[in-house]
Amino acid sequence: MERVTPPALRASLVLLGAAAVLSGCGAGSPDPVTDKDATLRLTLGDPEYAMSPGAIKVRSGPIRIVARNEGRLTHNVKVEEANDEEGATPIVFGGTETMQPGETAPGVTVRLFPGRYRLVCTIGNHENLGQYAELEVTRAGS
Ligand SMILES: [Cu+2]
Repeated sequence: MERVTPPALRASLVLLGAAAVLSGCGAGSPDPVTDKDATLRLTLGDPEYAMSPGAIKVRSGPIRIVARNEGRLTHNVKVEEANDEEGATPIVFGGTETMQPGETAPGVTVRLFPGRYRLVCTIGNHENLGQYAELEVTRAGS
């Protein structure tokens, strides 16, 4: 007889997965990935609406963004100022064009001063669904 996971158990496994994703971003920030060659390599997907890695550290200067859309919907990556003010329109410092499913955006270069930024997908409500990453730009010498 074939063993089949009962639907109820399967659902609870999915919930566990969702909880792991939720605890991975949002509140307490995950350990940032330190970028070494001034190139941010991001992957975006759905239906989880994730952007990976979720936290990145890079030195200031010209920074290349290479993003791949592994989802079934269109996505993009824009660099915005980290602004917690509700309803405020964030300043956008550049980013990729819209990527079709399976597409890798040709690298775009943005020039960023030291500070905190947010990488977001600005399509639909993807950012609210968790499709963003935190970016910390450090001084060139540090
Ligand atoms: Cu998106």
